[in-house]
Amino acid sequence: MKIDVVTIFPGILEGPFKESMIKRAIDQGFVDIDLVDLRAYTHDRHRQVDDYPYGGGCGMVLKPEPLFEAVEDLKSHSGQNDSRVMLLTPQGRRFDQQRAREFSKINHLILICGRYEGVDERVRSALVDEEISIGDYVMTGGELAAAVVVDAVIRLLPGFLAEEASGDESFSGSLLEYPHYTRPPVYRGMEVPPVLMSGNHGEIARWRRRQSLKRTLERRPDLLKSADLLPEEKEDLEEIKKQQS
Ligand code: 97T
Repeated sequence: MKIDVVTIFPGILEGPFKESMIKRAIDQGFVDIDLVDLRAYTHDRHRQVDDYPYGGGCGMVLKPEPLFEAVEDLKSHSGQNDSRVMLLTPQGRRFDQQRAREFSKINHLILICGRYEGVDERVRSALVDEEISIGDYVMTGGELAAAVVVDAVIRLLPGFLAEEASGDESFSGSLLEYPHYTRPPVYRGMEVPPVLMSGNHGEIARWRRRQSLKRTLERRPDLLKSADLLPEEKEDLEEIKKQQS
């Protein structure tokens, strides 16, 4: 997989991509990430990437020419014919685990980091395949949103994580995680639930399933509506609901 991130602040993303799992994914050849400085695609002395909005108003708007030239150049050099151009913007469709799974199957992703003030509309209408937002809050630019998308997509690349870690967890299975414990067995008077130290794997699995259901019901009941529950999970859930009422 190839990911190009087009930005006027490549420095913001240098750190996140040089650490931990993303670094591992790059080093092991699962993904090739390039930070593309939009200013490299300007032709004027001032390397101008933005300009005043027509019609007036405050803030600056990203100019179309450098963005069109950058994307055309990246597409022509990628050697892929299925590049997808995504614009990070508050106006986009909300990014979620399902979108992450879809993106992880694309060979060449081009992520354009928008600015808070805006991007020339012709970029949206004629250059971008899809606009994405990572949530309902406002940032100064799309760089951190791009980092979120890259992280969520990379961990789904086939073979990168153990099957267990990528499949059996919150959101993928549409339930929240059960509580986790490690040593010591008692910390400041707080005990690890004895079932986890019982060695009874059937009981442990059942406890975890019930804890996941209980948490999801309490914190994210919206997730249960779209959840594809197993028969034993449905039974457990009914029992938990009864206990609560
Ligand atoms: O708030 C933003 C400003 C610029 C580009 C993207 C965003 C954003 O993306 N997801 C939420 C907000």
